Amino acid sequence: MVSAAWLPPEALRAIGSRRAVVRGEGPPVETVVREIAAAGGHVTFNETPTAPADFYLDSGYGSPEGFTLQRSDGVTYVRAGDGNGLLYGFFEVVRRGEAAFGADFGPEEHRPVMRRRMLDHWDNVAVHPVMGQVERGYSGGSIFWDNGKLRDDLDRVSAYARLLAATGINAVAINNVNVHAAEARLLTDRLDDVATIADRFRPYGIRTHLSVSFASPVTLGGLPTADPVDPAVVSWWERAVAAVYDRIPDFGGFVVKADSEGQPGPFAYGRDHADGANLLADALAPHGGVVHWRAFVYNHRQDWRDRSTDRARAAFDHFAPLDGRFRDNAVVQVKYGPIDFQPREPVSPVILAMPNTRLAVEFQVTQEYTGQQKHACYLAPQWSELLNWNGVADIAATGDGVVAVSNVGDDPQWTGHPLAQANLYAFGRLAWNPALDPAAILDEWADLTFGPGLREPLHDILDDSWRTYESYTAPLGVGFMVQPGHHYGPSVDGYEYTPWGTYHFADRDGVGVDRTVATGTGFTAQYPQPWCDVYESVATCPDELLLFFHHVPYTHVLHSGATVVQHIYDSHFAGAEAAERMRTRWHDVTLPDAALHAKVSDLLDEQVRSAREWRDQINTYFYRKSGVPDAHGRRIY
Ligand code: BDP
Repeated sequence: MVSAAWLPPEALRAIGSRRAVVRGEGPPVETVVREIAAAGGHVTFNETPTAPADFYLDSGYGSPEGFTLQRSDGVTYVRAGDGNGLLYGFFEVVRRGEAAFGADFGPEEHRPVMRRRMLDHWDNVAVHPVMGQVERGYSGGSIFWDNGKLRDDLDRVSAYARLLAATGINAVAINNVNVHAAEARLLTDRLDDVATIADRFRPYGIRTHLSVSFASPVTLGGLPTADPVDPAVVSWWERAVAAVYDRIPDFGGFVVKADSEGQPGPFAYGRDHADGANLLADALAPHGGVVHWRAFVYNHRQDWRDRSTDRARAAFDHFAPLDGRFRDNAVVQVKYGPIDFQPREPVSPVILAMPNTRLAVEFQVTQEYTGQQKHACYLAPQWSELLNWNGVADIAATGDGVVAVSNVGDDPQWTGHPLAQANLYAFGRLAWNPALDPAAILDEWADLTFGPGLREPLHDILDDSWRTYESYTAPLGVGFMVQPGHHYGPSVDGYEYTPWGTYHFADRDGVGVDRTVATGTGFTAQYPQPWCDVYESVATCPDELLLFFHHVPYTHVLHSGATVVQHIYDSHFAGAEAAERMRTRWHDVTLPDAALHAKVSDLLDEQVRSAREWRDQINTYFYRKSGVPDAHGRRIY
């Protein structure tokens, strides 16, 4: 049984009693017609209605993907720029329910802030011996792939596309950025699989993208090289891309992870990342495609004894000097933070450093480092904070938009933890408009999913859940105290003496990474003023990022007034208690679906267990390192 998530039939009740007139062309417009009919509404499509209607949806006005919404003289109007706009306008009416057919309002102009609102699937075509079917997936198998082949039944993909369209997502990459042999072939002899998936997304206004391997000319084409300036390589890509567009005329483009964590890239040929990205961009340009070229490039084999190498510096060092060299359709896709999707990181300085490059900002909806969909952790407040920091949303909006790793799999609830659906919903909505309030988005999701009545408990459980998660895991922005490999649960020193570049440098005197210009790695200099100064000085560095930028004694006093070590104790006790309150609050909730209620209860039990484990390991570790007792005499082991 597949849960309908946020669009069960009841959510469309207001539509079911309407006489609608739809005008327009193309698959998304036809989807609107089907939606209205399926909801029980009466719909006239591209014909003169025989009786007066109370719901008019018309495309061909205004800007692409936008729409005007108005209620006047007892009639509701959606006037859209194109088919996508019509679909988004329709779903806005669904969100409002009866209110869209009550008192007059508008006209209101709606248009997406981000031109591309994209989800990347880290789905493997063939099951990977270590990573499984979905890399960093916590929701079962892939909705596309089943152990090497395309799934026979793709109705779930259509259902997924519908959910995404209701949030405004308009692009999906369907395979892992780590491109193994089976995935690489999607580009050539398995193109039919890609086309079949694209057919499922098209009715919902979503373009299909593919992750490709930079080494494809060698591994698939049999050429001796993948050197981006080699004419044979250039023409191999031109032919490969032409074949893709022959088969899928509205194909979106490529995603590339190059020279990163073992993936091939231009460095092997002495070329830089602009050379690499432009090769693919030039092949895609005549067809209107884009390449998303990831800036997640760093040395994952560094010597932990060498304190001069700082992983946080790597993306900027590689990419900022290339500003202005990328083609218009080469998008540099930058993770929001300089390290790797941690619960707390500063904004990546790369985002502020490339004004002449089309950028996309990358987030992680899949909860790799935020509880793996076993912990309830509503991430919209984090994304909202990052997007609204120092013009980040504007930079993404002038560039390409926002991208996130999807959290969806073949789990009956779509996302493993049923409450993790809120993250998927919220990402699309923030991509549409980063100014939306995360709490208001949660209201939308709660109403559309459960009907009225669940807002309050869901706010109590989810509103602060990201900060709660932060408080019982790695402290003050230091990051990566997770179990190596799978990244679930605490292991304070798990990465400390490894080649991955993710260290906290705790010793008997203090903790944190000195990234200052004065005495550290010089990372703070990658920020423009005033931020380089703000982060450089312990006096001005925000508490929550202190250990990201500074190595300080345990007795260092935070702006909050607490010492670092006392803050660690306090936040870990408080975080574990907050997790317990989340569980208690859920026990009071009544849901018609008892199995769903029980599933969330079980997961909250695990969250409480895990939060206590984090608390005990982190507190004990720092007590033993520092010898400083807890000021409140609580039990530390
Ligand atoms: C890391 C994940 C790894 C991904 C990598 C990436 O652990 O599975 O391949 O990010 O973004 O956080 O490429």
